[in-house]
Amino acid sequence: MSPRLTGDESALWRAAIRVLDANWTGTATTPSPGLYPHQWSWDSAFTCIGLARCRPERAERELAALLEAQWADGMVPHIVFNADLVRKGYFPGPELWLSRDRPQAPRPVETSAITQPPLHAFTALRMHAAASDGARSRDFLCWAYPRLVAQHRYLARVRDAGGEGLAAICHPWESGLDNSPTWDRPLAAAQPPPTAYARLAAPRSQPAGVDHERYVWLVTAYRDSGYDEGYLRHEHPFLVEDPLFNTVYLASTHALAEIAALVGADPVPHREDAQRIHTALIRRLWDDEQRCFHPLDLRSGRRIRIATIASLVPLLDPELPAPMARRLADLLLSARFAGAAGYPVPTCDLQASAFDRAAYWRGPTWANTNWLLWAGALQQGFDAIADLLYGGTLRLARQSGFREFFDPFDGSGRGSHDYSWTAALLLDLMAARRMLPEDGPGV
Ligand code: 9WN
Repeated sequence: MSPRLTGDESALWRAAIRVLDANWTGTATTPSPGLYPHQWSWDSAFTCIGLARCRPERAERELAALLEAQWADGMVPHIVFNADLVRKGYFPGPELWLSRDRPQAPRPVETSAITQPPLHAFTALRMHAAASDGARSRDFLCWAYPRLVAQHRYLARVRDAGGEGLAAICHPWESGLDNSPTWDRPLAAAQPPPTAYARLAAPRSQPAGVDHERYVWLVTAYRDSGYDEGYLRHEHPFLVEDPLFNTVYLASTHALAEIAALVGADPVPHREDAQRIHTALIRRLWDDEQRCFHPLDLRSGRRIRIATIASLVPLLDPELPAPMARRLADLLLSARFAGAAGYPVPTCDLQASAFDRAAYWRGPTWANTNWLLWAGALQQGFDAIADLLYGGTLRLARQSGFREFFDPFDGSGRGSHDYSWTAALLLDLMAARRMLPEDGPGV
């Protein structure tokens, strides 16, 4: 008999569903209605993983809404703007990106012009695995497959500036971990001209100041090139190969191979792509001296040697050599990460000078990065680590609710409330242990 939820867990399950229902716009789930009122790319992927456990049809609608906003070159934008909202609901909005002026952008929606970690094929496969209506779910995969292939082709064609199979990101926002200390050095090197940007608005405090100005300047520089591929590869001042982005790319490439087999397409090219990405991930981003993965700054040609949560995410690579997996596990459990945090896993090395327990991606614990590490630990057969991540993440939500992020020492909640991916991934964690409520998963 499968284990059932306790009263406490049932309450958590229902509360998580309430958050996702409240954040549903009719086409997608906003990450958080107050702070992030539009559709975000990797948020939708994480949210669909949870929706698949309780609202499977809505998961399909949400992923479809994102893929319908794909650009003609295959790029899946990191934000799809909700046209029903007043224009100043979020800065920077469509007025910065001006996607409407670009022939390759979708119509009539407006979007950003950069991407985010490509978790979508991985998500689509998980949605299928969780589906009770196999035929319907396969129809959805048939619809999604060519779009997901186009997304991966874009990354291979436009973003492989290093030439060995990895995809480079052109903006900290593309990493999903916006103000990670990882980006401090490449951002500092990307010097905007003194008059490049006059601040239009400062709607909230994190990340703020000079970093935010650089974020906006990087967008205007890319936009003013006409979002030109040649400019991006050869001139744009920020271009980095990141281990988190590329591990997600790898996991999704493996998923594409499985989806291809399910929809009657040829899985072999995807397996070959996965092999190439895996080889390049290890050759280019494994740092033997530091015993973990580090990003490679393609503009300076140097590794960015600060251990963050992204250094550990390659645990998700199914072919990661065992000695590397063991070293990542040792680092994860050490006093630099989980070992000294009451509420693991902090997003930055606790012993790094840049660590800040309160500052967004510079230290706090997030549910999505915990979930990626949980999935990676299961992948490597590190069951005790998976248990630690499972228990720690549930404890955070029980104590502080579905907050955006959490203090890694005392578990107090920070950032917005009712954050969608925190709720969604809690549902997935509970469902993965077959802990479902008596009266059905959709309650
Ligand atoms: C910029 C929506 C997004 C997440 C990112 C998180 C934050 C945006 C912002 O919110 O980024 O894309 O305004 O700071 O860093 O991971 O996708 O939840």
